[in-house]
Amino acid sequence: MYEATVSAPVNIACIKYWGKRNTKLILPTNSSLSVTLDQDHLRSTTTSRADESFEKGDRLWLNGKEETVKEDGRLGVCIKELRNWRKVEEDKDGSLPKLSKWPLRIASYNNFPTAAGLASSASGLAALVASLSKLYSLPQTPSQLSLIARQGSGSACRSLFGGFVAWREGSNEDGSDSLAEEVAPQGHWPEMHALICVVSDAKKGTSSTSGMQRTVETSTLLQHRLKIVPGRMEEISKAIKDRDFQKFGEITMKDSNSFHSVCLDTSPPIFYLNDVSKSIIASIEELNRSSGEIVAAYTFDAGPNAVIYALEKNIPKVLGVITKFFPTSEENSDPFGTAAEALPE
Ligand code: 2P0
Repeated sequence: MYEATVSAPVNIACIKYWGKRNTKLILPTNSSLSVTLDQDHLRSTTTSRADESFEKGDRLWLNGKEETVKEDGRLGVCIKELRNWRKVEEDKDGSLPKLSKWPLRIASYNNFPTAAGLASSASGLAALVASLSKLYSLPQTPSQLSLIARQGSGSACRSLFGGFVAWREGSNEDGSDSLAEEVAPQGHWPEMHALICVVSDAKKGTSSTSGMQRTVETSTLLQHRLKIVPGRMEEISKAIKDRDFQKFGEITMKDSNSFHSVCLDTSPPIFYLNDVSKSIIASIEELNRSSGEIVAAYTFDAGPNAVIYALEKNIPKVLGVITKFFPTSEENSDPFGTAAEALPE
């Protein structure tokens, strides 16, 4: 039996992916950019096994519960593509064991609430692709693997890299240039921290997949957003390269608000932020105003939880504001505290 285990972290977008131009290949309507959180308690770990003696058919367990692997479904497509790449290697080198012909058994665990707007699909699919790539000893680069992870879940393509990562929307109809690239490695900006504020770990109401398609079909504001995003991609990449937190924070908050605006402009409207989320926005805006500069930048995904980016020296200030307004309670504690600190490195 052959076996490989790999873990992949969550990534949090500063420029949001929201909308597909091709739902089958998962090609986005805009490029996006994220920070990969390299923290032990926000990861998916996947073990893949291949053996000649396994009964026919691939099987997969997610957090201990078996999921059906449909051949033409997202998981099935990822497995098929990686198997094809393994087959190419086996054809080149006849001495390699014929793993591509053997059934797979895959088990994946998230160490944080699944589908709570904490990008579990991103780390999950990235871990799956990375573990199969290791099992099959594939020679492909992380960017090439991101082409496959993208077809499992769009945001997963960004979790194959650490640090600051761009997913280029690409222009080819077959998706061959819609891939993830490193903008800067983790070590480039070690002072950058991310504070995760878990407002709720309940499963979200509107899934990202259906929500974003409704936005593409019904929001006129999305067309305006799509004109703005390319400039933001360039500006934030430069801010990251220059370690310019003012610019980084300004663009991050603007893009989060732009994303939630197109959600509201969707018919019927999608609400991901709740009253606690809005209080966090107000508190951070006030902190920045009273500090005379941007010391913290909030961003929200498809759920009410806040991620607050800040430089290490300002973390005590940010924690002071957050814990003053939102004290943690023992009874109400989640697996990693109401305000758990996550570091990009
Ligand atoms: C992002 N989100 O850029 C944005 C911000 C949610 C809000 O990527 O349909 O779960 O599997 O491609 O990747 C969530 O979308 O959607 C997402 P699919 P995915 O992180």
